[in-house]
Amino acid sequence: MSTPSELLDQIGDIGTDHGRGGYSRHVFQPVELELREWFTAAATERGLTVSGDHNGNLWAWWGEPGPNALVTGSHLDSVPGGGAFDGPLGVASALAAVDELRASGFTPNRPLALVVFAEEEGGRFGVPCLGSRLLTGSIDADHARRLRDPDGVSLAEAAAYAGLDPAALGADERLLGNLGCFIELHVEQGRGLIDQSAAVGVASSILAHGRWRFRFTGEGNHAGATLLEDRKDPMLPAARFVLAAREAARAVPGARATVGRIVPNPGGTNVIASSADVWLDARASTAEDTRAMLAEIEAAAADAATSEGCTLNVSEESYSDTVYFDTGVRDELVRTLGDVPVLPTGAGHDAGILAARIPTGMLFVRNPTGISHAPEEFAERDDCTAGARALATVLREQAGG
Ligand code: HGY
Ligand code: MN
Ligand code: MN
Ligand code: MN
Repeated sequence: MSTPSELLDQIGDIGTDHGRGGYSRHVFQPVELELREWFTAAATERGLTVSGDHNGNLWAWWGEPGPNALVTGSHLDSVPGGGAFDGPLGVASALAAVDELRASGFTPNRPLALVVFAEEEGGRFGVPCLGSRLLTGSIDADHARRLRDPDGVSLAEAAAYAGLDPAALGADERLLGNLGCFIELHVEQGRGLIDQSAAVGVASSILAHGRWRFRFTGEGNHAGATLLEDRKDPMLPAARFVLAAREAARAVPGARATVGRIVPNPGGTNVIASSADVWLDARASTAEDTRAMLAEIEAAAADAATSEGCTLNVSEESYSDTVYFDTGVRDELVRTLGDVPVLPTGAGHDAGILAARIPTGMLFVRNPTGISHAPEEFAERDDCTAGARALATVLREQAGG
């Protein structure tokens, strides 16, 4: 039997980003393929049967695949310079929960699978939850095949490198038809559990989330030889756009807008950029609010009259089925853990994508720093163990224990 922390220690050296700190683990790159091998070995040694679907998601079955499967898991990829827990804690906790169930002699009365979704962060191809979107058909497969990473490699080429058939990327109704419900455990990305002094919580909802890329065009020129009045510098409207995004979000209660990435082209220190690409991440309690906020921000970009926007994705808000935690299992969780708060999450998750097709539930584990998508992200060993125990309780209850 392993605890989640012991399992995370096993992958602690994979994908360390010495330049930016934290981890950079992106889909179908050698580091991520090494994580897939780790998961496959860890699941196989627990008697699970591992197979990949044609979208690059990994499935580890306890018993035969079949209808109404109970599924748990998360993702192993990270944002650039990300933390150790966002994603891997859900995968490690699923393995630890299987350990606990097997050690107690439990066998599920329905198909049970652990899943590792591909490219949840969108760290390589720019679209979050790419693996679960492809599985559920909530992204056009041809559009997905043409997505390119910063080096110009397409998803089709990267998928082929990983041994997949690029032509097969897309909705998998046969597999979807077997899925009964999905329970995802995740490190909390925020302060809810800190503020409520609880080790484990249950998700109530996931914010709507949109991503867009804007290109501001100007005129490349020499930084020393060009007078200010002779310039068409795209970095100025790009800078105004960043401030406009913040102002638009302030006007919508609970909304967030972030510009975490600006890429001037060609990117020389002594060169006035000829264009500047700006990526916007905008979130609000509903997709309607998110789109309204975008309209505000686009208006600011349109002022620059030189931008072209490209929608990368918009995911609707989703609601986590707390039904998995309202029955006797909740009493059991409260008995063993004390309070188990129900709280919203500003972070997106594969559970939010699957929620459009099957009931989903989410468990959160306290993150004492409240920080995520950065090396400071953290979860105490005891809280991780409590989370895996809670997950085992839910799985036992949902699979006939
Ligand atoms: O971006 C998100 O919200 C998630 O962590 N992928
Ligand atoms: Mn995550
Ligand atoms: Mn994340
Ligand atoms: Mn020169």
